[in-house]
Amino acid sequence: MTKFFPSALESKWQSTWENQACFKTETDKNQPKYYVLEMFPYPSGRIHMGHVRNYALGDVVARFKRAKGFNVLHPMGWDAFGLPAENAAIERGVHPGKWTIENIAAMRAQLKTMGLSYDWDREVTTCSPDYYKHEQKMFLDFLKAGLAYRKESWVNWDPVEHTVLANEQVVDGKGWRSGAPVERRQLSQWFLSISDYAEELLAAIEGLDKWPDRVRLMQHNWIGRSEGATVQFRLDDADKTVEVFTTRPDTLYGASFIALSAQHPLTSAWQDNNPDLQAFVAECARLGTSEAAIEKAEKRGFFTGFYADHPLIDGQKLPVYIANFVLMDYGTGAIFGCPAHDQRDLDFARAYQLPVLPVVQPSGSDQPVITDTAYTGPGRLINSGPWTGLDIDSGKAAAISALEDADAGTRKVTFRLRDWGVSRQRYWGCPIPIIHCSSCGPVPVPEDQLPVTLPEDVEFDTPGNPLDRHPTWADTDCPSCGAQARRETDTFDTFFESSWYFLRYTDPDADEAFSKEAASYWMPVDQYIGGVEHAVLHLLYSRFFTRALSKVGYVNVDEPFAGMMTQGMVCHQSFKSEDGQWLFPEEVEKKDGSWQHRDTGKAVLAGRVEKMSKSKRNVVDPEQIISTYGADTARLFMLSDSPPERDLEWTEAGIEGAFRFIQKIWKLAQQTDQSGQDFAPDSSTLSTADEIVLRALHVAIRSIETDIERFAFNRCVAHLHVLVNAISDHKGTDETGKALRSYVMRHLAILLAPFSPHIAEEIWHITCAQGLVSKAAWPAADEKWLVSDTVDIAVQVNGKLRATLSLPVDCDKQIAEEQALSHDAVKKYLNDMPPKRVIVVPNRIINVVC
Ligand code: ANZ
Ligand code: ZN
Repeated sequence: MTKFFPSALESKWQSTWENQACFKTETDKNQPKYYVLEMFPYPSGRIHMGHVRNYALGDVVARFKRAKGFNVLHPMGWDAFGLPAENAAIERGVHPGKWTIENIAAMRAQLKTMGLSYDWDREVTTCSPDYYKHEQKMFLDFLKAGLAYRKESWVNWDPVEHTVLANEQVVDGKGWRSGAPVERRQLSQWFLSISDYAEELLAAIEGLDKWPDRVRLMQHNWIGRSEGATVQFRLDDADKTVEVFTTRPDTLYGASFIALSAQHPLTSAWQDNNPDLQAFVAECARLGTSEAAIEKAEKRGFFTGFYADHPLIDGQKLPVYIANFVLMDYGTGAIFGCPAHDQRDLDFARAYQLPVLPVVQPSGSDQPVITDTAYTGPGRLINSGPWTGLDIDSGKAAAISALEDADAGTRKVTFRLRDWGVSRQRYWGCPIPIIHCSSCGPVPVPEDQLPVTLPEDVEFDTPGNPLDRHPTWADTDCPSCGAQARRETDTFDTFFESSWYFLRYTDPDADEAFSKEAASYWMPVDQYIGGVEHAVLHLLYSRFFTRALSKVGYVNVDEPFAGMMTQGMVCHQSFKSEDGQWLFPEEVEKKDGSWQHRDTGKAVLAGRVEKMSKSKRNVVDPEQIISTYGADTARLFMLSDSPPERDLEWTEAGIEGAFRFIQKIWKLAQQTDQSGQDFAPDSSTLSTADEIVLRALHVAIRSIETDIERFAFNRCVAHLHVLVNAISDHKGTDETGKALRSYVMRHLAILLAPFSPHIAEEIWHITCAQGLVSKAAWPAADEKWLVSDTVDIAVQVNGKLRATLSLPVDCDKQIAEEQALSHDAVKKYLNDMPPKRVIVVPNRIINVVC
């Protein structure tokens, strides 16, 4: 028998697939299509187990759908712009482009060892001008259609790094990298009008019935629709008014103050001659723009000295504050405070000794006593003039009509979703195709001058944006008046690239971004697979971007992803040495039931099973796993352990088990030949043993198909185990038995191919003279072999259960006895001696006495 060398076998089939362009896909309208897509990776340099899981999942779907007769689009590419490349440039002096391209080459080679059925001819690399020139054009089209605009906005500014920080990059008011206190700055930036689509993006979630509920809910909450009202308050400062947004107009009778954001236009007007207010605004600025930080911070305010008139209660005056918990970019940037029924307002009122008047009474109780917890539940209005006695919903309606009658407010829906700021002060991104002219303002780069490419000669030795510092790159002429002008030096947020890459895959060589024809054939993506960390922004941006592209005429679809699957994390136990150092799994071993260091023998503390992460060293390198066990084994284990959406624990025992299974299949393959090629199972010539294995085959076909369709890949692997056991138990050595064995093995190859494609290809080659299993059609389960006319019969040896047999109903006693006595588990007790006695109770039990 030939020894099993996975690496030789796997590279043999990988080159065969490549040489025969086995997974090349054509746009062909006469065929039903299926588009399966895994989220493309950032080219960090090496693949990790999360990638392996993601791509193994996608490949099951791709290979299965191909076998089911679909024209399958299964592409791969690189999300190649982004910060890590610039950090590598800063740390190692290597150009971000060079670093990225080298990483792509390394990772592509690693991915190829996994045997994934990609059409590599469609590979897309977002940092290539061939890719990003199209998004420059898209941006200009958005601009014309009013979907992109420029606006001053407040940002977190890192004064050391000279860059804008995202809210997540501000930790305790300091830059995550520099540690310097962040400043709030106003900056002119480009925005895409995603909020115009808020209502539509929200409503369409309803139709995404092949998305996980969890992801739909996250999208729902992120868009955050709030129904309420705007209310105008007249101030005693000249004839200024301030407009607030509230979701609780019913609580207007409990209002005790007005609060404005530190960035509110009125605040800016008031602080001119007011150093105390300036100091307070500066204090607020140090808090950053993150909602979480603002939520946590102590509620602080500054009394402006002004009062506002209550719009519905004659003579009631409310003090006007500037407060640190009011955000400028939500609602109107101003609120009325009702301390009895809003916790932030209550905290604020207690700090500044403001009145707390309850206006909602919980049903069945007395007027609530508010101490330090606001009452936010249901009830009836009290202390509320004409609305007293109404429930909250009727109260809201009454409040809105009273406000409308008094010309002091109106119904208003507000969304949490902000417009998408796409400007980044970064080198390694797509240049924004705009020229700034001192007389004409921002002017679009004429289309015949696209792409605006990045300069190669850049320095990373000082902080800030290298494009900004480049001696000549930004110098140009104004396309409109010809005067000297300067290019925009900001680049796009990298979410820009990932918002349409799935469209480029449909037509990657097109001169335009993609042809409408290709896109309308392939879109939407039938099954998208990726990590839940992208469940909000990436998916939402892509949903918006597709709509925006549809508006400017690129596509006819709105929803890019019909089906979505979010995979769980790959976890591993973590280990620490006695002196608190994290240890790699390969540094530790279990001896006499406790963990110790492999080299020093010192005790090791075993930690939790958690997400693999470099910092905790609980990682296993895919390259090493694949070179030791082969990709078939790695993929099989990845898929067998748990359902895709759950976390998976990587264990040595698990990968070893998968390896033994693959070797068992290999052994069976060595014992078979091509005699099953023209075999047609005919009940009249089959032995009982033959029938058993044939039945197992058809059950496997049916159950694997059903379970693949519902992504229960772990169950599919279990079905493969059952079938493989049935094959190895099969005792047919006659002509028919041999042909049947070959026939069943050939079918096993098809069933195994989505999971472990290389060994499947080898079995196909052994049992079938023609073609590739990767091109073979999925077999049909034959109903005849599915009807369960078998029963499970217990086999006891000397009164103890030793085996179970699956036998035809009313099976002949003689055959039942033979089957029992030839079972390995029974033979073990017979020691080659004939049994003293065998008692067969038909359809129930077989007792062997020895
Ligand atoms: C008065 C009121 C009384 C409020 C009450 C709540 C309870 P959601 O549900 O998230 O939309 N708010 C409005 N604009 C704000 C801003 N820019 N910064 C901080 N808070 C703001 O929340 C809407 C509520 O949040 C609004 O309703 C307003 O306070 C506050 F018993 O108005 B409410
Ligand atoms: Zn000009």
